[in-house]
Amino acid sequence: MSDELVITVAPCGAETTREHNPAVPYTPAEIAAEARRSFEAGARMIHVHARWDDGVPTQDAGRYRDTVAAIRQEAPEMIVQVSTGGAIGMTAEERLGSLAARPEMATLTCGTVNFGRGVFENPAPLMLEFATAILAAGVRPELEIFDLGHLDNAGWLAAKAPLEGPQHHDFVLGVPGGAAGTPANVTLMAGRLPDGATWSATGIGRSHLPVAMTAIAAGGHVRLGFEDQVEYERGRLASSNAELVERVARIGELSGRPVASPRRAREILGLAA
Ligand code: KMH
Ligand code: ZN
Repeated sequence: MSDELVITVAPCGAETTREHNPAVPYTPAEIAAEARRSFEAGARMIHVHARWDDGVPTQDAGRYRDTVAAIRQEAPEMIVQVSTGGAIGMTAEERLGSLAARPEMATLTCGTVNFGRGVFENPAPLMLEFATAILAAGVRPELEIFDLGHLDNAGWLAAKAPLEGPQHHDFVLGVPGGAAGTPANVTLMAGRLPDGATWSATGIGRSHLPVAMTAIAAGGHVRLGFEDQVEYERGRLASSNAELVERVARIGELSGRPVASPRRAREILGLAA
């Protein structure tokens, strides 16, 4: 376990819109401005979903390149992680478009999961195809775990792909259809990881704080942002992603887990410094 805390900001996702929170960024410039504010508040990695100007989610290679270039301009110290999950209904080929932006990390979802009214489809051949494409691009995967069985799939994938050495995981908890965002699920999943693995946890909606605080106490890291929650507290929308980051950075500090420097964050996540 590292003492330092790595906070990942997920500033917009594919599903959250300005109807949920008017501060959700869409354009490369808006996402990059949120990256800068979030970095200053303590975030060290950004989980990127690209959007068109009207907010429609896209995995278009050119739009990802523009979005990542804008982030690197505004917040060059940040670790850039692109989504290969995209939005429900996108084809595998479409979803892999984000790798063209040459990120340091990319998500690799470890199984199919009900996702609200839809299904987020990640059957075994797709997982293997994505793992192969991510590794071939020289990108470090983050294994996305939405349900308990996804940890078993991650083990299968590690042997098949092959993923070398300890992997980094993110438990995405509280998606309607996936594992609930409870402290018990955070510690259960953390306890099932192989030796040396690193992890963060994401609590959707009102599970945000219990999940984040459990992750901090249990030696994990935290993902947060408008992709995952739009309220700062019950009935009050967050004014920016940075406002959410700042609170968790403060909780980390009070818990003996100050935010990692950019260099330490890369070491912790198994990236070349
Ligand atoms: N938008 C979700 C269907 C990822 O970024 O890798 C999938 C997702 C996971 O957000
Ligand atoms: Zn995502």
